[in-house]
Amino acid sequence: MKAPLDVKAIKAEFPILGQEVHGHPLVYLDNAASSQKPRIVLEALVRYYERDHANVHRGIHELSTRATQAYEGARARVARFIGAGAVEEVVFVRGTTEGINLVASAWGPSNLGEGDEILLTVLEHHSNIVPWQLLAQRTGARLKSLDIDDHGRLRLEQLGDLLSERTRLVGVTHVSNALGTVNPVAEIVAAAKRVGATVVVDGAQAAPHLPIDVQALGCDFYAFSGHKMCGPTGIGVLWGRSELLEEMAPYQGGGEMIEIVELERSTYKRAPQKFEAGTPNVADAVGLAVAIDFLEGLGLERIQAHEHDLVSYALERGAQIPGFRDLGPVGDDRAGVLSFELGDIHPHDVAQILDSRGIAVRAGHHCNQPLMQRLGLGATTRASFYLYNDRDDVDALCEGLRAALDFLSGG
Ligand code: C6P
Repeated sequence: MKAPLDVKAIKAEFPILGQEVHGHPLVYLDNAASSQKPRIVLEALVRYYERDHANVHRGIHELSTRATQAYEGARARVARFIGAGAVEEVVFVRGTTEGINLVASAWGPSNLGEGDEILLTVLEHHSNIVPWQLLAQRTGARLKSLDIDDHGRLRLEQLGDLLSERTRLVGVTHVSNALGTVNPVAEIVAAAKRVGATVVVDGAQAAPHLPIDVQALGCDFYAFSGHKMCGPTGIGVLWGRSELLEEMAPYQGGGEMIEIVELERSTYKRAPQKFEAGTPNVADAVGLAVAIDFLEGLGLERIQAHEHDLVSYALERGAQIPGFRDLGPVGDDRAGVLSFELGDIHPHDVAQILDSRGIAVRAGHHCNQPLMQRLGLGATTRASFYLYNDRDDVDALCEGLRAALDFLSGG
């Protein structure tokens, strides 16, 4: 067994977590929305801007060389982090949303036509639904969806009926942001490959929390966001197989992505530059690489085990609260997301009472409206854990829920 995380020491590395909110110590449980940043990431951003900043790939001067090395070094760091086959398979984007839109825009139109099918799951975030709807409208393709069972697990037995030689694309989230389900991606990829479909994995809630090996998963594209994994906002990653990236049309046109431009036509660089038009987000890529160093220094397996312990403890404590109903699966396939109902109290009211006690959670549909419809709910309250949370935070949450019950149900 690996040694548990030293959460007190980790928390001390996050300046924002030391504050009080509404007169209470901040308990930050909204990590699925965005994580906080450790000091070394903040310092890396300042250091980059104070010492090394210039535009990349363009100048011959010293600062441009340093900035280019820092940016390309960050790309290599990301490639190692996810087990990419080549550094060129890593495209920097703004986040998961842009990564998926890039595939839909640049891969989609030349690979999908009238009557072709896109298979999604009912667990998808809007970012892995709407880009495919836009593509379907452009191409005449049809959308299908894999359902869940009563525990929030995908009903894999439906795959046989849903997949056919018409299925050109399968889009699946690695971890559900709304229920915490860890999906068996490798198994889904294997089934998709049997019918020759391309697979896009939404890794927004997985890359921050568990070890990722894109080659072992067998998928074709994998997208994630820096801001959910201790990195800056505005930077994310799209990993794609080299052969697919090379075949794809550019995503946007502009500087950096071209070889020769004539008035009427242009030739383009190879991936990843082909997909990175304009001045890239150099500083935040550098910050992301430092965030990855930080996470890997602690160990993704340890982080995953820690969050699993927290969610298991929260389920145990939650079960003692009248009206508490957890909506996710119970088992090893559960990440540190706790989405629940509290009697008939509206999630927004629950979140407001928690906020008044310094506890940050999210309430709403979590950008998963089809899932909420499937569950017959308008909204849930969601607490989501990360490496700097501990059992005291879970206790504070549960006390807050009891206070909400007392206050709102007149109990
Ligand atoms: N989910 C949440 O509170 P961006 O915004 O591009 O960084 O990530 C989008 C996204 C895509 N897929 C999944 C599974 C996600 O959870 C998210 C972001 C946040 O759950 C904000 S809606």
